[in-house]
Amino acid sequence: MATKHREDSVLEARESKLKPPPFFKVLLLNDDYTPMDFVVIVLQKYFGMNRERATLIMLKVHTEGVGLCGIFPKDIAATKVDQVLAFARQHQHPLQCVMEET
Ligand code: TYC
Repeated sequence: MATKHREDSVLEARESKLKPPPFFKVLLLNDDYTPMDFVVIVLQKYFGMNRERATLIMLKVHTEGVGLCGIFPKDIAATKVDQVLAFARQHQHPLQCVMEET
């Protein structure tokens, strides 16, 4: 891309050396004790899912061991993980939630 500058000089846009900001997957892990209904509530409350989608993701985690809740910039992913873990602890469930760079 070239930008016309004053009369006859032309500025060439240089290739950016900045890396795009990292994105992180937020994942829920299965366990044998957290009630299914509680996991559905977590997915609705912290990941904005409707009940149907939350139920599908919960069942995926239950059968496959892990499931994707969403992909976010690093600070938002970290906040979601903290919120889910705090909520699970408050209710004395061992639910685990982790983040992983995409
Ligand atoms: N496996 C749990 C049960 O049978 C349900 C469950 C689903 C737990 C998803 C955690 O991330 C999870 N009650």
